[in-house]
Amino acid sequence: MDIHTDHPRRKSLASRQKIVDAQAAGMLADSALIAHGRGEAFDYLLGEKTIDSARQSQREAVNRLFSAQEPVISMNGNSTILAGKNAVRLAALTGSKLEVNIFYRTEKRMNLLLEKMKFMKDEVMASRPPKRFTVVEWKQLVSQVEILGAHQDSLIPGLEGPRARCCSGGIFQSDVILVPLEDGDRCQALISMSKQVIVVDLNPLSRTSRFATVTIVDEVARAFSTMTDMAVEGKGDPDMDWDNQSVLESALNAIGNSAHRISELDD
Ligand code: PTJ
Repeated sequence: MDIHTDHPRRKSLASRQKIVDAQAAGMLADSALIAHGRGEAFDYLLGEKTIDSARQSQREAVNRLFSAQEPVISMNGNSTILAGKNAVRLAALTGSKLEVNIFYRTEKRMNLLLEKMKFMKDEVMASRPPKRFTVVEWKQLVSQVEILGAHQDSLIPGLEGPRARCCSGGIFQSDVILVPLEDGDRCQALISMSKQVIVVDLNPLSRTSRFATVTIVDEVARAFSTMTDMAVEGKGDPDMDWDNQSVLESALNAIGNSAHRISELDD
């Protein structure tokens, strides 16, 4: 689909098209478009931009990934399509593993998504390195990113069915896990395993947002793009007094205030 370069809703329409195409290719869950639409509605109310509290959460997330012993970034269908390449970059920069792990699990979807992630990894390896890295250094760093998910040999305790499955060398043994667009039960189950759980979710009221250790209330593509830039800037220390409740309150305030900025919004 051709979207004119100065169309006011260009980014939103382009993301929507990516989801539609990936759905047609069999990579996404049946409900992927519904989930995306729900996200769009919250994003509209947030002004389709990264609010300050989300930026703070992103910095905190990057710091925690850097400081972890076993950091893992878990990728589902929607996040692979919208943010897969920056997930590879973020994994390379922070020394994280990537695990394809989906809620609505079928063998076919797993294989397609694993293929897609590997393809994106090759693209990132061949892409221009971020500042401070030579081409050779960047290739080497990206080549080390492990993409897991093909051999799910462990179960997340407390969950029933296929959604409990994960990799022993990935999600199961992680201490810090970034799970964009997670569901509430799994988020809670991961917390019960004493993991630090970082989520990306545009809905600050979701159970996932409320259970997580660090919640990033932002659109997943923007969130990964900003976190990648932050990771290029380098490490920082995690905040031991992190107040996740205030992040959720700030997001809710931003949504509540959207009525006052109607004149700034596009159609
Ligand atoms: O690939 P699978 O099988 O793991 O399935 C993925 C989906 C997203 C379909 C599945 O996890 C699902 O049904 O999710 P939910 O329960 O609908 O929750 C999705 C949450 O993500 C909602 O709170 C949305 O507001 C939010 N969301 C949707 N799109 C985005 C988003 N948050 C950030 N960025 C988005 N682009």
